[in-house]
Formats: sequence, C-alpha cells, structure tokens
Amino acid sequence: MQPDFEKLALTGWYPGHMLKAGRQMQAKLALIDLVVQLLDARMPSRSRNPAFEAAFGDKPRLVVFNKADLADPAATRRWEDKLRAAGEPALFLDAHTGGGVGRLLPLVRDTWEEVRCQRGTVRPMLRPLRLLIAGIPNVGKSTLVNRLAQRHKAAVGPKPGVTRQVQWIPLQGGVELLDSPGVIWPRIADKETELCLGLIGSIHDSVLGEELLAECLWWRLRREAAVNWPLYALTACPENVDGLLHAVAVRRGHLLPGGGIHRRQAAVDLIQDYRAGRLGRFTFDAPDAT
Ligand SMILES: Nc1nc2c(ncn2[C@@H]2O[C@H](COP(=O)(O)OP(=O)(O)O)[C@@H](O)[C@H]2O)c(=O)[nH]1
Ligand SMILES: [Mg+2]
Repeated sequence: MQPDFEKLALTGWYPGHMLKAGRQMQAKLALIDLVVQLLDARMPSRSRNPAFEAAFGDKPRLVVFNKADLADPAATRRWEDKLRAAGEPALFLDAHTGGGVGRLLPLVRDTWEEVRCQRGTVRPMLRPLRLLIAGIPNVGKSTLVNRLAQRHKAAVGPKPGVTRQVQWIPLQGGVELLDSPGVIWPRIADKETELCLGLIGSIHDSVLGEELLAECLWWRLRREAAVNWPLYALTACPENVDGLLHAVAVRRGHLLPGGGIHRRQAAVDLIQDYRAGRLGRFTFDAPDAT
C-alpha cells in the first residue's frame, strides 16, 4: 500500500543554531562578490529553494551540484540538458574525490565577467574577487572549501587588513575564498521534501526518526530500476518496508530472540547503505517533473 507521507505533520524543526547561522551568513554576504550555491545532485530541485532567494538577495550567484557520484548518471545528464537549455551552467561535482572541482574557478570567473558586463563595468578590478560557498547542511560545503584550500595550501593564512575572524584563502587568478561556508536552512514545503532532506542528511536523523526515513527510502527505491538488492540477498524490492527491514536485519544480524528484528537498527543500516552509495546511484528529483 502506498504510504501517505503527507498525512504526517511537518516537524517544524528550526534549531536556534540555524537561526544564528542564517544571521552569520547575512554578515558574510556583505564581504563577498559572488556566492557559490552548493546543491545536492541527488535532489537538484528540492535542495534549491526560495529560502535562497531571500538569503542572497541580488548577490551574483553560481549554482553548483555536489555529490554527483551518488546521483543517477542518466538523471544527471538530463538535468544538465535542462539547465543548459535554460542558459544556466550545469556543473556537477564530486567534492569527495575532486571530480569536476577543477572546472569551478574558470566558471566563477566567467560568471563574474558576465556580471560585470551586465553592470556596465569596464574598469579592471584591482582587488581579488571574493567568494562564499553556501548551502543547506551536509551538501559538502566544508569538503569543497577544504579541497579548494588544499590545492593552495601554501597560500592559506590570515591576511592583514581584514577582520580578524574572517580568513581569506587565495586561489588562482585573483580569487579569494572565505574560509568558512555559509549555512542556509532549507525551506520545507511538504512532508516528502522533509523526508528527502532527511535522507540526504540535511536534517538530523533523530528529528524524523530512522524508521520513517527507511519507509520513505523503501518507497523511493521501489520506483528505481537499478538497486543493488543482492546486498540484502534480495532479488527485487520487497512489498513493504517491513519486508525490506527484515531482509536487512537478517543480513546484518539484527535479530531478536523469538524471531523479531531490531527494526530501528535495521533502518539505521539501510539509511547508511543508501548514503554511502552501496545501494546504487539515485536521483530523487526528476528533471522532467517540474
Ligand atoms: N559521496 C560524496 N560524499 C561527499 C561529497 N562531498 C562531501 N561528502 C561527504 O558528505 C558529508 C558532509 O560533508 P560536509 O563537507 O561536512 O558538508 P557541509 O555540512 O555542507 O559542510 C561528509 O561525510 C563528506 O565526506 C561528494 O561529492 N560525494
Ligand atoms: Mg560544514
């Protein structure tokens, strides 16, 4: 039976530290020229949301998709086509291994030149272009900052003349990167979006509950053609989430005396396998759906 996730109330979770992070980001925005908005390649539309428009105002922005290694390559190609048709750059990265990261700075510079052109600026820029990487929790902002910084490790260090807490990492070609990324809270439109954001780790597991996340994942995997079901000695998607959790529990030894299973532990394992890409590569937002 189809689970009706929309019957469930939104958690309304908005921790105080997120409010603080939002304010801190506003302060950072004043220091920078261009925002690199990092989204999750597994949810290109759900991880992009109106909260960003509110957060960034008219600050020049470049939208980039991370964790492409976990997304369905065919869906990514369709997303690339759709984005390019709309005149947007379509940069899909894997900040973990560095795939695609080398294309980021040239794209930043191109975007910035376009912005200057639109503004009618003709004078050469005499100071470095300042970048901020921003996005919702867990999309890989810190990983990307570290990767960009690592390539230029020798140059990392505080610079005089800038506020002491703010450190700029000099990159190639007159670009500086703010060393700490900006965190934005995702806008949660409906329960399924909230659950998907939970699956990609942008909302704390304990808020939504691992067993509910597992049910959402089961529901999504049901519609996927290429799932690594043999991981749990299965040949196809079980009829319901209980069947799936049972298979996980048997495989991982989460069995209780008397024949029951440790349901939550099985759910935790299932979610971890999904996040690590062990079940396959999936994209939850179809480019043709919107
Ligand atoms: N598979 C994969 N994992 C990534 C990638 N980028 C980051 N991660 C992992 O995602 C998790 C969150 O990354 P982090 O940089 O802390 O995200 P932040 O909250 O946006 O700063 C970490 O476990 C990273 O190792 C990527 O491109 N692919
Ligand atoms: Mg971080």
